[in-house]
Amino acid sequence: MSDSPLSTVRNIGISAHIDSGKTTLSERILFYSGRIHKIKEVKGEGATMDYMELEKERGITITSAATTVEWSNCQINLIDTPGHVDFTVEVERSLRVLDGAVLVLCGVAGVQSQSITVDRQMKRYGVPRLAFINKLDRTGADPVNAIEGMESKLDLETVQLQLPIGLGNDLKGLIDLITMQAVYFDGPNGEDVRREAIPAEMRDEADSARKGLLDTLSLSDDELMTLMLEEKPIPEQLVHDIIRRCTLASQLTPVLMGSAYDNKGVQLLLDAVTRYLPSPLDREIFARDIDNEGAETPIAADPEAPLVAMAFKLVDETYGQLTYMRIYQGRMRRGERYVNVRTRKLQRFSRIVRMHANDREEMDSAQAGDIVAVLGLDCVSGDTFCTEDTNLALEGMHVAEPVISLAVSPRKTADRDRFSKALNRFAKEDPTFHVSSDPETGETLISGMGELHLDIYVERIKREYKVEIDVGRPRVSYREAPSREIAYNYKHRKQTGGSGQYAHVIGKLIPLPADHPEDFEFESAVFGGRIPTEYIPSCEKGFRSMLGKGPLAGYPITGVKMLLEDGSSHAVDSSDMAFQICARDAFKEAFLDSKPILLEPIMKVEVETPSEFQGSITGDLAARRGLIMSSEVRGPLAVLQAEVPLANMFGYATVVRSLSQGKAGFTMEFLKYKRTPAAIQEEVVAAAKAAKK
Ligand SMILES: Nc1nc2c(ncn2[C@@H]2O[C@H](COP(=O)(O)OP(=O)(O)OP(=O)(O)O)[C@@H](O)[C@H]2O)c(=O)[nH]1
Ligand SMILES: [Mg+2]
Repeated sequence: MSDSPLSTVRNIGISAHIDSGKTTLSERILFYSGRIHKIKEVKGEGATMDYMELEKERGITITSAATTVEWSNCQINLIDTPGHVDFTVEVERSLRVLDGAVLVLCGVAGVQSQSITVDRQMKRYGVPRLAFINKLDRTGADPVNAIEGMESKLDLETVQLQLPIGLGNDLKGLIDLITMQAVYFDGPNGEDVRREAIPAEMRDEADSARKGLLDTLSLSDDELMTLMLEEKPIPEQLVHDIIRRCTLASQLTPVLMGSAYDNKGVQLLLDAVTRYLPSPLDREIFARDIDNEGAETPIAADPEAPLVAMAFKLVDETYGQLTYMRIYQGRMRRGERYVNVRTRKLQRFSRIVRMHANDREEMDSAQAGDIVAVLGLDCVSGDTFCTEDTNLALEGMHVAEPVISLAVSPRKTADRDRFSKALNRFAKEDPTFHVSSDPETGETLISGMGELHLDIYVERIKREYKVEIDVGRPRVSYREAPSREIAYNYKHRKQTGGSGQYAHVIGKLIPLPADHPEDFEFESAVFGGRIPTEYIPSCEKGFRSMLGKGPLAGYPITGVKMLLEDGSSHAVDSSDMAFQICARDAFKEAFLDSKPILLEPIMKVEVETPSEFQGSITGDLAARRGLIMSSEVRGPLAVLQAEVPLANMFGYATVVRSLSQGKAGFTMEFLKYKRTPAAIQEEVVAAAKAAKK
């Protein structure tokens, strides 16, 4: 199977808001393509793709899972990703290496907050997508509302390919607006696709929807426009070709629909995946040429060219590391050695496997376009592997910074080893999970994207490593920033016996604007060698070394620009070390003088609730220093958007449940850092001082 022509390969991801049915949909895809012979539900036995015990228990996806199926002579490599933003790195790295995606929407809720996040990620990597409006069997399902949401909130140009026949309990099938047929899904699991004439009562609606479809497409195609003007028959293939072209160019998003749970519409979605989503040949991929100052170099999905592959995900297993790779160019052979471009170290690829959820199939070789896993490598996610004489690196992926941390410690001293083994492993696998130790208290801190994220790791340490652990209260990752510009003029002079140390720096500490992309900036305007050129980097190094831990309460520093304007040096006593120390002390003094402020993470919170609980939920959010940004009604649901400090959101899951008799759901994701009110800053600073004692 690995040698199917590249034009028939589809590497696609399924991404969406929590609970919209991605895993349920993947399970149907496995079933209809013959990969599995029995459908397992997410809740109950646990779906094939949710193979981790914790995923089955909680009915959520935590790690992305890959598999391969065949459909209409195409090989579809499929990755099912989690919806919870806590596991967003899984979506990020999947989209980094995939060629196309299916954006799933809930037919009742439409575009939800994480649909927006996922859409942003798809746009970041330029991934063409199809949309699937799921759950049309639910009461209140409204595909038109979902499509309007895509246009208004995601700013997508959509083209609707189907109409539902009935909705909610009455959902019977779909009308295919391209072939103008009614499609029904018979048999115990909807496996028998039956195509028939459109029911008479829907004829008009279907005609006008088809006209809408063709009108949209004709705007991008003259041939179609002419055929329509001349009222000539329109070949089906022409319609497919235009949709494919516009999808690949991300000009249009084709919209399909159905109900995964109710086994309706999935086969048509698969047809659309093979028809409209790109093959590896359709994507333009660039690498950076390390030997040529990192110049952008196109690479080709050509199996005969030298190998270029990217490690995008790793799992640390008992017998070594499992490294997921996307091959962009060339061919990878078992037993060969390839070089890790970052370390320039050669590594033997002794085993290559294709993953099917948690099962694997051995391979002798794999080629451009493939997604496989290699056993026993040593690398980090984002590394590029090449043939020995090639030196190309692929761009890494976007990794979000942790906002919440938790002190953890093993209850028994005897468990220390296994405890640190577990932490090392998770930190290696997950770039959004950090482990550090609090220098004041000596406690081990784990940091991540949210309470659920850390909760899952705590649970995994207990289960997979059999370590009983004590867990502290969650803490907010604050930041420290200057609030005013301050000039510095600092001399470092020391006479110790023989040679002394001398360095002198003059300049300004300048606050960066809140929306500045970098935490720190350095600029040297030193002129005429007042500080010898070789010591300028020493100054920058000294400044930078202060960023990890601010003097206010020990939190990382952000929003600083250090301008170096002048200084002086001594022929004998000046050194790299002297300038580093000098810069460090100058920074500390200047920063403390700059009226530093504490910034706190503000979360974007979206609550979906039956309307009757809207009042109490709004009141509660306001009491948490929340700003209600919008509230709208979507069918039976009220949707509230708010911006709330993370510090006041711990344990919110329990609160929202009790406020709504368990009927409301919420999502939360990091939005921005914002200045904390003075009273809270005082509290945090006092607490940090107390901890120091
Ligand atoms: N009524 C109805 N329920 C569905 C449908 N698809 C999925 N569900 C249910 O919705 C819930 C969530 O489904 P999942 O497939 O786990 O959703 P997911 O998007 O994979 O969830 P995460 O991976 O945790 O983000 C489960 O209870 C499913 O049975 C559908 O088409 N109709
Ligand atoms: Mg899932």
